[in-house]
Amino acid sequence: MRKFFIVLFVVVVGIGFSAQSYAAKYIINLGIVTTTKTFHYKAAARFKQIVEKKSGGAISVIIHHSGSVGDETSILQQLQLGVLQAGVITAGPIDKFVPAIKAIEFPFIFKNYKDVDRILDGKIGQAILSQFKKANLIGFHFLENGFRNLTNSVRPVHTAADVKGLKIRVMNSQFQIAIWRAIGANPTPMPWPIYTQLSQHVIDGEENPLAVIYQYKLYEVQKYLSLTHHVYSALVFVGSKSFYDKLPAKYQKLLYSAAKDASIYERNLNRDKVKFFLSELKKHGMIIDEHPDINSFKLKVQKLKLQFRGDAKKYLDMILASK
Ligand code: EAX
Repeated sequence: MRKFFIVLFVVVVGIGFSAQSYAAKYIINLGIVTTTKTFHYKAAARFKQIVEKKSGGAISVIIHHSGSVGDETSILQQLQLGVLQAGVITAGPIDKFVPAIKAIEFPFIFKNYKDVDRILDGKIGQAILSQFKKANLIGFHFLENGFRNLTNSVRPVHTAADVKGLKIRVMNSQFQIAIWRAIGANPTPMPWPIYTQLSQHVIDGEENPLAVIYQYKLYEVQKYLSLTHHVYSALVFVGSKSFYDKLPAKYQKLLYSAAKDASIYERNLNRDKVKFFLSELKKHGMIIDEHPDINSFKLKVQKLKLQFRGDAKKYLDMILASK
């Protein structure tokens, strides 16, 4: 009897869910590589709530989290094909599809969050988002991963020289590889997540914002943290252009406004918690260098500017000129 009611319950919920999706005229399958504990997910959930409510149920958003629909590069490819309709994606892997975004990934180009918002929410940021259409994507809005910091399990890192030869995992991006090669590390691109590779010492270290280091318990497999703040890591609400173009104008507008709302909400979530994450990482025993020799890192990466071409150079020059 109990089994009968469990099956009945699952069937009813299933029908209810598909009825809801079924009732919706448009389905948005949204992909992220991180878990439900992360701010990426919280932003996606807020976007879902706003879109479903303000469309009166005409649009249904299904969040596929924890890499259940592939890594970020694969999600971007599926967005280009219209297999997926939206995603919250880290800027790093996007540079293969939208070279202009490399400009905001240049090391040490942003001093603080105020500087970030001035550029990303200003003309330059909007112009970079409009470049997504060239890749058959839609750049709805920037949200935040955060300033990236180096962790490793081998030794304390105070200067760029201390990085020499460390096997560092980087995002799937030629530019991220170039950055860490210029600093002196041995960079290895890998899709997220990487806890297992760190615990098995396949790699010595990685670099991420404090939120991600804390939320993925990297303090269990990484002893040293250097607050290098070397790259501001944006996230982007990305859409499928082929899906977007078929939507009525009112829903196109709704997706932009929902992405904006969810992005600002998520940024504040992250910024309100940065100090908390740092104190928690200390409590979990990480040896933290809060004032590494940043100049030694800057000197190593400056020459990368010379490699910039096309859109990436155009927007990097615009950001540098706006300083
Ligand atoms: O967005 O791949 C990375 O290091 C990213 O920071 C991670 O996916 C979270």
